[in-house]
Amino acid sequence: MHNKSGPSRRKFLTTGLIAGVAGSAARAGDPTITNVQPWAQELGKGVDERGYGLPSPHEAHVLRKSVPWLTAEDTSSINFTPLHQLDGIITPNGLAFERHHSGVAEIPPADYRLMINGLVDTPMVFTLQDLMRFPRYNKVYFLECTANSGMEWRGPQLNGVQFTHGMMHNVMYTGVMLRDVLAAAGVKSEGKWLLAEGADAAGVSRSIPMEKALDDCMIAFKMNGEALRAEQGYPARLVVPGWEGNMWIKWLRRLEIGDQPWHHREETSRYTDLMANGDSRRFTWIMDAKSVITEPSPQAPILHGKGQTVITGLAWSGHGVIPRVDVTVDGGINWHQARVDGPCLDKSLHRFYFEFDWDGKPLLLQSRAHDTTGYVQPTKDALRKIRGVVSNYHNNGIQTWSVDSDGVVDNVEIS
Ligand SMILES: Nc1nc2c(c(=O)[nH]1)N[C@H]1C(S)=C(S)[C@@H](COP(=O)(O)O)O[C@H]1N2
Ligand SMILES: [Mo]
Repeated sequence: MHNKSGPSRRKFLTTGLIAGVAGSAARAGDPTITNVQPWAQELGKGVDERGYGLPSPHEAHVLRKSVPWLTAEDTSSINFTPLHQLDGIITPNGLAFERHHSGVAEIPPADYRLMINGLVDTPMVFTLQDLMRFPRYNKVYFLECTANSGMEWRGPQLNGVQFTHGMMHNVMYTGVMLRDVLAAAGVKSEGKWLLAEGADAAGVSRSIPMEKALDDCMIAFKMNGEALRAEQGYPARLVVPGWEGNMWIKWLRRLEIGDQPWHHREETSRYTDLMANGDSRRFTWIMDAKSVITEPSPQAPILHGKGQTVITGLAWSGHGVIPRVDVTVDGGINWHQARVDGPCLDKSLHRFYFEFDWDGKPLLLQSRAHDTTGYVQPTKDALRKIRGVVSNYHNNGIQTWSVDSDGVVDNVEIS
């Protein structure tokens, strides 16, 4: 079965050390060490150069990217987080993927209003200032679009983890609890559903069961400590932890309380999985346990040759924390328990590592997440057996990357 600290891991610890020593010996006499470099010969830029800092110019290639053929218009489209270039668990604000149905609404904060109506004692309208007077909370949550990995249902399509898994971000939200705001209006006992509506031209809206609304949903106005980016719903968005991204209404303008779910416009909120037998899989809001290796991956090949090699990736579950992630380098013949490092938070991305000594032979890399309910991330074939191949949503199947002896990585499938 699984070995916690199996032989391969112990072997790495010794050979890794030796490889490290050999590497530095070979670099003795390296002119980048022996010569005085340009950046040490003159003064650098002063503190008044940039009021708002930007990444190093050497990181200019780290960008969100879209797939132009995916949608007809770039206002109703999606771009992808460059997962292969990030580490840790937090998505930098400028790299958080975007999904808009009518482009980015630009709302001056003074003109922001949130209305609460329907089955409430007192219909109310809040300004941003009003909202910020409720008790504030800080939570790190992942947001995954329902369509993440959707293009991969029928087989490997896109050669890069940015495109196969990048409809996802993970930031720390500061905001207020939805239940506190709803309590101010007083939800009537018949109030079982909440309609959340956005202020953008699409007026995207979704129905959310009251139980979830009163549990852990938030109205957030900060991400990673600063104001929400316009792309992410400035000045306020709904946070629906662990549930599909479509429900996280941006530019939140109205909450209506009702006694049943609303009928929504198909093009903005139909995220229903069509099954092999023609039935629909509805009300599948919770994102099941999933993981992916972000490096090596097709956009991040192994460039250093054989020897000491680090595999890293992300694991997450809408049901809670990730107690365990397994990694295989031989297509599932042997599984090794990966090392999860960094915060292990409820409904947040988890970062895992697996260090090993690569012999330079081809590899088949996979990762597999476990959640606290005992659920184990399934293979794509296992998912297809249950749901068929017509679905575009909720693909949480195991991803396979092949690595050839040159370190080149491809999106493949094995059965
Ligand atoms: N008002 C509004 N809210 C919205 C959307 C939108 O187009 N308009 N898109 C939804 C979808 S489908 C997703 S996946 C998430 C994307 O959030 P992001 O742009 O912060 O990544 O927002 C959701 N909330
Ligand atoms: Mo989405």
